[in-house]
Amino acid sequence: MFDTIAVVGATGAVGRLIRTLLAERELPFGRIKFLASERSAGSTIEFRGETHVVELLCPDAFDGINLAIGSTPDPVAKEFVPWAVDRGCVVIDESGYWRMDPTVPLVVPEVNPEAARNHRGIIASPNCSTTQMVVAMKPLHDAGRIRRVVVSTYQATSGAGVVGQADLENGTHMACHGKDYEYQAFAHPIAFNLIPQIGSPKHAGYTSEEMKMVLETQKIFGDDSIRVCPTCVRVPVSNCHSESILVETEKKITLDQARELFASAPGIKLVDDLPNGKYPMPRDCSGEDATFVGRVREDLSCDNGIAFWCVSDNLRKGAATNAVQIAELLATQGASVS
Ligand code: 11C
Repeated sequence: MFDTIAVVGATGAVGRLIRTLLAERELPFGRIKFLASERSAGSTIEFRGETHVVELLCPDAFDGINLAIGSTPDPVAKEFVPWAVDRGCVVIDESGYWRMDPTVPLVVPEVNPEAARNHRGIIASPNCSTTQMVVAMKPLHDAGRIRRVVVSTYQATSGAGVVGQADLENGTHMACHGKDYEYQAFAHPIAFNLIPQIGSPKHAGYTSEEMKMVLETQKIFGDDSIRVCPTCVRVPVSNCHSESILVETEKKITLDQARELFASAPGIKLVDDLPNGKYPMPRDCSGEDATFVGRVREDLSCDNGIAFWCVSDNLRKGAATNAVQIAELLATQGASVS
């Protein structure tokens, strides 16, 4: 039981979803506080029938808070997380800033819940495109030890925030009327287009988004020898990231085994009936907490390969849901909240 919890970045798109999940789910806590930057401080939020004034995110705001769930840009997380930890508050952080810090566990509850026990005040939640991939990889890794992953992502505009979603709607509308549109979130038109760059150029021709998929996956599985080759693409879809994934395992996994493993794994819903046109699609997965898997096949190009299609709501399991699940894990694990 947490006496007092806080949502940091409470008025953003993910912050709003964290509030919804906290209102709906069973995390045991007494009081709740909502914190945000100057722009939103002073506004009001309804939560479980009560009106709360959003407080300014500043060091003293964490006095008396046991647990904070933060969804803020990286520079904000860099600043606020130490304020909280210094005051004895445990922070579950959605930003990218703390993820690769060796003292910070990077946790997906279906994959590495044990890592949460070793926190020193900060637990990071991965990038959305990594989270759904590792949830889907987990049962195959346990059964056959994954050695290599080739993944191509089809990432929704909501990954670039509400501005990204607005760009898709407005850009499409304007394009349909033969008019120009000035995109706010993207360097190229996203309407009727695909953009094979998410994030900045980072390493050996890979982008920052792609390198997150490599490094975060290795950290979550605690295995730097898992080789990941990602290509991340922004697509004209409003919400839910999709991924075409090929995994190569040390031990052969047959098609039937793979289907059984997916069907019984926590957090995964298998929708795999090609003859009847049933497979996961972003429109059907939006608003859901599961990671959806379909189009499961044995790889035709190597002996121990399983190929599949994976879709998940990037704002929910890719962000808010994973963070709230980590909080629930802390509550049940009894991980120390000083
Ligand atoms: C996108 N995955 O779709 C990004 C958004 O490191 O948490 C989330 C970035 C992150 O653009």
